[in-house]
Amino acid sequence: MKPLGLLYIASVLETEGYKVGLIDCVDPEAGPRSKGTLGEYNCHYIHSDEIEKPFAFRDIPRKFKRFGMTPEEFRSRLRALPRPEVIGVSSMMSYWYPGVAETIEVLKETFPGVPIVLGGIYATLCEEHAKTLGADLVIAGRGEKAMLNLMDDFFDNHADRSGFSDQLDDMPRPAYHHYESPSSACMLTSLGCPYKCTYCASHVLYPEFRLRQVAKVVDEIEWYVRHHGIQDITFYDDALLLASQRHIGAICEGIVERGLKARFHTPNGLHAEMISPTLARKLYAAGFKTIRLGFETSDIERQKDSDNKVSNSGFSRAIRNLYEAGFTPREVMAYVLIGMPGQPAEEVLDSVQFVQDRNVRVSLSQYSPIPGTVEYDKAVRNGFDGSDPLLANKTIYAMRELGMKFEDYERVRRVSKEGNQRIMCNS
Ligand code: B12
Repeated sequence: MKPLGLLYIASVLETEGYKVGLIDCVDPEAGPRSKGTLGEYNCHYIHSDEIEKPFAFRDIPRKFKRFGMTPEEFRSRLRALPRPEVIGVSSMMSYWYPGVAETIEVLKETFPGVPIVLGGIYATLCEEHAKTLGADLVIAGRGEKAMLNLMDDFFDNHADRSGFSDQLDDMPRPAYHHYESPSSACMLTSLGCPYKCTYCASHVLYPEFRLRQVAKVVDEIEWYVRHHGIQDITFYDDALLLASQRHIGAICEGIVERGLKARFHTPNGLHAEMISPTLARKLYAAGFKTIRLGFETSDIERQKDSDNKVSNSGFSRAIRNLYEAGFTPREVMAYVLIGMPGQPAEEVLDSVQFVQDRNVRVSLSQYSPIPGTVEYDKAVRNGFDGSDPLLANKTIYAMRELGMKFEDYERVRRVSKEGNQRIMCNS
């Protein structure tokens, strides 16, 4: 995980002459007291501390944790910096806002009077709520141009910005130099997604779908590998496989032609229907090591309801193509959704079985409605109280709002884990 939005903003500001410091509060190398443990492929398990549950979760029999830096460590990192003129804070999942609130609190206490600007995904999807966290300004949407304009106003800089473009190919590369020796990077080869699935906020965040130029993407990968010595690269695209022949397929060819040795990962689910035999071979040759497929459910009626993106036969075909290309169950996993409205546990168990029968491990994805989406509005019409984004936390939403039984959830989790273990043992 890397705060890619902040890294783009930092890079734009630096290119225009502003001095920027970055604190990544979930960077596992950030400090001795919040060190994470290293897993496979330079993936870290982030340090966490159990903290008091918010009032809204008082009856939930689960622990509530803060991930990343302790407030003490954050304070000492801040004190080591010169007093900033402006502070920008990013945000991610809407229901992670308590961490954002705490961050702003510490910033205000450490640097009283310094204006704080809050942006990011939570600030975009829940703009009104974000205004209650104590920031001086909330900016919804893309932040590069907005922050540049804001800094220009702040410093009375009259530079001409009429030619500024926030298309990814027109901007400087993300400011990875803020990490001492990054072993991994996250990147985008496109912005947005042309589909408008009723449960997904991608088209709210990025109304337009744009592919980057293949050569520029490969140049960026080369820069990470050769200049930064990065070994693992994760794609954050919403629709990585779209127009695959001229896009990701061509990117893979570029990686191979230039002899770039890195491991590639796709934690954000891929469209299984698009994995042809040729594409599977290209992904394998380029060095993809983590393939996550969005499967959602094997229930045909529900597949139709949720835009028919992947069919059972399409999923089976994708798996065949991947395995024939050389991938093994070690690299491939499918996301199966649990806790959708009206979804019985048996349907999830059938979906788990369907995936595991094809020798693929399952990663259970808990459903929760995302502000700004059709499904969210439907949930509100059906009585969901949208006033506190915490209530859409994916761990509790289905249990509290839809009456899914904790025992059912645990049963599905156990069955899926046992099946995954069997697959790994046999492979
Ligand atoms: C990468 C990603 C992940 C990664 C993790 C990334 C991370 N760093 O934490 C992984 C794969 C692990 C992940 C997991 C999940 N994710 Co996710 N993920 C994304 C994704 C695809 C990209 C985010 C990103 O980095 N974008 C690229 C950067 C450049 O954009 P950005 O951060 O938004 O920054 C821009 C602006 O926001 C703004 N900005 C940012 N910071 C700042 C700061 C200031 C000061 C300003 C002014 C502006 C500003 O400017 C930036 C540049 O333009 C988004 C979808 C999307 N298109 O955004 C979903 C998304 C955030 N995820 C989502 C979901 C649903 C999930 C899961 C819950 C799925 C599931 N059911 O399991 C899990 C949650 C895990 C958990 N523990 O709860 C939802 C949001 C849910 C919510 N309620 O908020 C999204 C929007 C996708 C969707 N389907 O709608 N995710």
